[in-house]
Amino acid sequence: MAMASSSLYLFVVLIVMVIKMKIVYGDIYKVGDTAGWTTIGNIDYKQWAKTKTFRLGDIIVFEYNPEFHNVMQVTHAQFRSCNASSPIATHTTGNDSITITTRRHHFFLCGVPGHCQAGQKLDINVRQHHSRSHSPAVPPAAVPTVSPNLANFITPTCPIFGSLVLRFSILFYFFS
Ligand SMILES: [Cu+2]
Repeated sequence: MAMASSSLYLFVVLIVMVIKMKIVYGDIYKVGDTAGWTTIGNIDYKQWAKTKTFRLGDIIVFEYNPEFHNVMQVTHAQFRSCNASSPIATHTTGNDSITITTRRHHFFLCGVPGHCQAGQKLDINVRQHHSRSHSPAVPPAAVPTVSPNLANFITPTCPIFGSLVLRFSILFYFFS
């Protein structure tokens, strides 16, 4: 029974770690999905971004042929007018990963003449106060204090109650 309890406890610790890792590292989004960052096929990057919910820690990957395209991070004004003359940052590897670290709009365009005008531009909006749909009910900072409490429940004196609490907690994490 004690062995079953400790393996359950390990299971919970593992779940907590996975949730925390997801919060820290976020999701990876490949711009344009299989098509990538291109002018071919008239990809609607506005529509592509619209279907995603970007959060802090998410990684935006631009995949393209560096002979034909690049990635420039620009201001909102530059984004609107497709002005590539003084970008905030320029990426040219053909496989650029950009981690979102601030809650605001992040504007990107291709600096090759005509490409932005043809629609090769992207607005990544990380909204304020947006919570993850699969986030734990407790704030991340409170997670470590939850585990010792659970461990206290899983004692040899009350193993059944302990495992019930544990199961309830797991359900709570997944369905809250
Ligand atoms: Cu381009």
